[in-house]
Amino acid sequence: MTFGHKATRTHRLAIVTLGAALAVSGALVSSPASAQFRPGTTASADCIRDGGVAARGTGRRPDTEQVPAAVARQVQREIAETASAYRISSSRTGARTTAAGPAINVPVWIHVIRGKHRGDRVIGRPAAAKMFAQLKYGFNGGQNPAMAASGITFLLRGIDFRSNDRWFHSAPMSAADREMKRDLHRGNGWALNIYVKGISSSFGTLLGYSRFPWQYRANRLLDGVTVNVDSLSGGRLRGYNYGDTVIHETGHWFGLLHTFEGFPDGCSGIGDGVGDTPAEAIPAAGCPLGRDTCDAAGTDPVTNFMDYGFDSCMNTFTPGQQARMKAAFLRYRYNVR
Ligand SMILES: [Ca+2]
Ligand SMILES: [Ca+2]
Ligand SMILES: [Zn+2]
Repeated sequence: MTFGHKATRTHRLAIVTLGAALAVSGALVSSPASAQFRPGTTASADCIRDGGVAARGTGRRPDTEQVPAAVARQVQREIAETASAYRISSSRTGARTTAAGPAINVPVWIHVIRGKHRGDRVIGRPAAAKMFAQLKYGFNGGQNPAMAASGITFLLRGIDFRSNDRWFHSAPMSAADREMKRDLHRGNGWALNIYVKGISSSFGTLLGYSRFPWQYRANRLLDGVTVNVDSLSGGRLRGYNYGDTVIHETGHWFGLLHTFEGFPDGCSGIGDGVGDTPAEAIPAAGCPLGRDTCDAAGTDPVTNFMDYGFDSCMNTFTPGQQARMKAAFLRYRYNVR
């Protein structure tokens, strides 16, 4: 596989603005991804939020996201190194908690795929732009006054439209899915590509899926986030149609795991690798506020964007998640071609 046609494009770098309090050398910023880590073992580790199954109330959502424990530990070590190198930490300033660390501005390309069937929802530029606005708003803490603004912002570089029924109905990692991304993917490791389409799979209807940052080097053209067009505002996936799926999937794109994941399970071990998300045994369904599935301190983080609650329920990234996203971005994406 060749990526030559990408290398000939020139794109503006993601703007990584380092906070004044951070003592960071330019050299470090220009080469944060020196790891020898080979992510090939996680090539199929997409996240899948399944709206169809959950919407039927079975409480069971298939999810193919499988990060092997050894990979998770390696990634943890690398991210921790990066975080300490950049002195990313959480601090409280004034009324709002601020996740310290560099401000990150991510260029975004949105690719809208159109199918040919009567039931294939068609959206135009305004709906795509609204999805983008909701992504920015969520990361900025707009859904929850108690959430710190993440310092992660997004810059819309383009919205394009393609009519291709095979792509529209393609399953994650299928031949059509790969073909679509090979054709449409723009930018380098720090560019967020969002594909908006229907999603068919053996699990039924999926809300979305995403690639992790540590997968980028091995499979550059597969990078990005895919969002079911019916999860956008006004779509048909009831409970999941306020537009939060793009926020959840972009959390994965920044390296976050689900709050209920972990090794050996959600309650013990390293969990999702984030210190301030209480351990959780199983995904949330709906909005079970106050639920407590692990003996560990804290009730389940059911309002977290990385749980599986309804869009009306999820509204928060913790400072720990924000710091982790920044560290993972710097380690695996920033300046990575
Ligand atoms: Ca608990
Ligand atoms: Ca929400
Ligand atoms: Zn997920």
